[in-house]
Amino acid sequence: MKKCTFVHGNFLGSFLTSFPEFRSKHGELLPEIAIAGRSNVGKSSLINHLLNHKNLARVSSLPGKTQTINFFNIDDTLIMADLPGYGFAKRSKTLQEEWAVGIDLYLKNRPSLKLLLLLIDSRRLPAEEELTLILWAEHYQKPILIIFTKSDTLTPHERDKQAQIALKELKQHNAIHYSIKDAHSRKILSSNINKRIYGTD
Ligand SMILES: Nc1nc2c(ncn2[C@@H]2O[C@H](COP(=O)(O)OP(=O)(O)O)[C@@H](O)[C@H]2O)c(=O)[nH]1
Ligand SMILES: [Mg+2]
Repeated sequence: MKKCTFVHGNFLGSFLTSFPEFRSKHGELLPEIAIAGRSNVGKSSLINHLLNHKNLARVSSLPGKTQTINFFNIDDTLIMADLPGYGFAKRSKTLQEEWAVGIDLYLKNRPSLKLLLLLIDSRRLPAEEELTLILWAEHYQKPILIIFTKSDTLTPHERDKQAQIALKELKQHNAIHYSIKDAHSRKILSSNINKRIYGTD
């Protein structure tokens, strides 16, 4: 049965306003998952960790600089889109508007997009931007999976308590915890993605 093994990641390019169709070697349109979240939440780190790759997605020391969407081909079975981060304190109003326009363009014109991973720092409570993203995803009928990142920074008890509050605010029921310091996270996320995309783990 078809599934993604999350072994080989391949950078496909960065795009700003128009996004190419990505097909497999055999010409099939590849399903895509997108990774969204505030700058510095751990998007690039999660992509690298999930694929066991040191520096496929650049872990930034200067968050919030790029507005482009970076695409990766995973095992020639799945596309991963690393969306630009939001909520960077030093950003100008213009940059924030550009971000919103870019994300809207992407969500609106992406039939291959099967799942949106929304990353939230385990230590933070959701803000307006997370609620907005959920509304947009629902509007374009894209399923969402919430991921609480950097779960190693809290005790299991704090983690669960915080997650419960955050999910209630977001009116969501399911989430997973992720830490790049825990190999188990990789298994949980990859099997979750396979279940949602291919109906198998
Ligand atoms: N403790 C801890 N730090 C993390 C984890 N994931 C990412 N980070 C750190 O968070 C910072 C931002 O990560 P990055 O992947 O660049 O975030 P992005 O801006 O969302 O792509 C970096 O210093 C990472 O090392 C995690 O699971 N645990
Ligand atoms: Mg990044």
